[in-house]
Amino acid sequence: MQIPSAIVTLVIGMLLALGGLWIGQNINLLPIDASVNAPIYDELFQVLFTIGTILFVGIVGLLVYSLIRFRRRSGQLGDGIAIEGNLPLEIFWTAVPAIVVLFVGLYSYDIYDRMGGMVPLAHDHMAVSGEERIWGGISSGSTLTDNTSATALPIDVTAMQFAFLFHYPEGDITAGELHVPANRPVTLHMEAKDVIHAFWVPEFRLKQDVIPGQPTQLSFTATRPGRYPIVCAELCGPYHGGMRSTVVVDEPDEWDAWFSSNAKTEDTTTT
Ligand SMILES: [Cu+2]
Repeated sequence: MQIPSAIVTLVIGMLLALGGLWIGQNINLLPIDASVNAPIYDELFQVLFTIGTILFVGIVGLLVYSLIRFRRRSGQLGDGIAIEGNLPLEIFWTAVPAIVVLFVGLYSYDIYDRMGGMVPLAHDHMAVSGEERIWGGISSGSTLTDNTSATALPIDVTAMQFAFLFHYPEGDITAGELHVPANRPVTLHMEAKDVIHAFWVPEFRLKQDVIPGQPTQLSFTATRPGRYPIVCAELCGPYHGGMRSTVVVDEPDEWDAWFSSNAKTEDTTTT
């Protein structure tokens, strides 16, 4: 007996959706997450990866199947059947991508908003509640809003061909590596000396352009102690590929020790 093709299609479609979901949930292509907003970002990536897997396997699968199933047999010399339009099919293949794209667009907006991306940078008012626009820390009702009451640690970042320089105004420390305490908001005030650079920490899932003559700001809260690469993500000259640094996330007490042993202006009273 013959199984109706609608049932076969349904079963294949369900297998495809389940397989895509499994792959999206179980295969992680991202580096470890080390900031408050990283899990939010990863949520979106997982959804996009799931949709991408379903589309890729579905489309390539159908293509390969059709190449084999409908290939020209020996002795077949005539033209194919002339098919002119199929309204239900056209509605279907227009509606499905439209819904998927609309969903991805709205969901991306929501994720970007939860990461704090919709708050204007306000270059001219850097003192205005730095801790309120912490990327990833501000989503109301979120369980991630720990430590947003702590004051943000300000750090000046200067980018130049081909290095990042970090300056801590509070202790007048200048460093080639960025040291930050875990679980405390940090606000970077960034400016470039020469050309456009970009400050990128893949483990934080954050990237921000660093522009000459136009300060930019990036706020984040690191969560996982460790050493992570800082990568320049804007082609800035012949040694752009070597423009890397390191962010060291310390436990708060270790960071305090690092800070007081390097601070020039304050903390002379501590033993
Ligand atoms: Cu650069």
